[in-house]
Amino acid sequence: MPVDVSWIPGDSDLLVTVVAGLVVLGGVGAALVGKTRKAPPREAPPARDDAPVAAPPAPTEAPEAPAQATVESPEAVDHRFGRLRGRVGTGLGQSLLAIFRRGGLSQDDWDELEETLLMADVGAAATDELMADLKARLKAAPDGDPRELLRAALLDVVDPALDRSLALGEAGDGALHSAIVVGVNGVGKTTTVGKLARVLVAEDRSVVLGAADTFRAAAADQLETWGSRVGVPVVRSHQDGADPASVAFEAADRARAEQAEVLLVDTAGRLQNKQGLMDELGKIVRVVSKVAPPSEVLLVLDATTGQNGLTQARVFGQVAPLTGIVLTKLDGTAKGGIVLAVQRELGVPVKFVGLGEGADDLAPFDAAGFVDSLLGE
Ligand SMILES: Nc1nc2c(ncn2[C@@H]2O[C@H](COP(=O)(O)OP(=O)(O)OP(=O)(O)O)[C@@H](O)[C@H]2O)c(=O)[nH]1
Ligand SMILES: [Mg+2]
Repeated sequence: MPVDVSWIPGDSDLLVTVVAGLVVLGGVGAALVGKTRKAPPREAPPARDDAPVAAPPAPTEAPEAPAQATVESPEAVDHRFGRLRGRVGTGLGQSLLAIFRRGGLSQDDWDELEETLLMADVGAAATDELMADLKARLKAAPDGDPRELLRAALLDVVDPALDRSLALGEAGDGALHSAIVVGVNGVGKTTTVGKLARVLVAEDRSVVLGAADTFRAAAADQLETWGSRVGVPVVRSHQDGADPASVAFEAADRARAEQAEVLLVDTAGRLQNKQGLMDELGKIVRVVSKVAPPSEVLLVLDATTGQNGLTQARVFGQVAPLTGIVLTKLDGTAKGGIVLAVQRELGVPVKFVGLGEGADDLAPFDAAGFVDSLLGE
């Protein structure tokens, strides 16, 4: 007897059925989120006070969430650059040194030097500055040690005198400080927010993270993972496409209510030529400012994208004045010259560099250490 299969939907019917089911489920989910978003988000991990490593008195507003099984202790910040500096590519430094060691440089040598700098993403302005500096130094000390001359000139361009500290106050200063992290797609914003949270936790600061990238739930999940590893609460929405500014505001509000010291806000990767997204970023900055005006707007740049990053940066700077650059993936480029170009072109210091995918592979930028690394010392 033939089996009746008429009830089984064809391919397109099946699709419609599945989509309809998802819409219904999504609607229920959105309604639930809508209800819970007024209250402090329950999904956030407990405050760091619960960590087994620290043993402060129990907080009066003890969170209800279950205790974290393990909360990591991030690496102290001081020695990170030292640990990671071996990952800075030495290609540029070694090429420069090879030319310089020839001595009595001809015009051809200078041309080669210039070309080497430009190809390593140093950029026209910083290249001109460096060439002029080198020529002046050679004139003043024709028999000087080439490595020392080069080192001094590179250091001048990188500028060790710049203040590269994060303007996020001091531990125990009683204020809430906020930072917003911006940049184009895939440069490492979320990773940087996660790593910065660890830097701050290592410095004994209390932190709240805001997942204002609401395009994809995965983005908030990613941030939540970073937060939970160090017991830092993450304020998020479970609704794709929720208003990022309202999540940012909620995060700021929670940080204030919990008397946290630092709020870090992750934002969606946006193309700087998409006006709507840039307006949205402006809105995030404005709403956070109502609670704690951002003292840091950090632009994340991918060191492997070279000069393109600079064009991006200028447009971001028009939406919100940038206060610092985090240069990620410096471990992934042999060039490294972009470090010399960015702050020269943008007038904003490189404050942190990403030197790997490890959770603590983010280090405060050390100008002298960087130049030494470039030269392979
Ligand atoms: N090697 C290396 N990889 C890095 C570094 N920083 C970030 N990454 C990697 O870059 C990739 C993208 O990082 P995300 O933090 O997701 O980038 P994003 O800017 O938040 O991306 P969108 O939110 O999609 O715009 C991930 O695979 C990171 O592990 C770094 O310093 N070194
Ligand atoms: Mg992201």
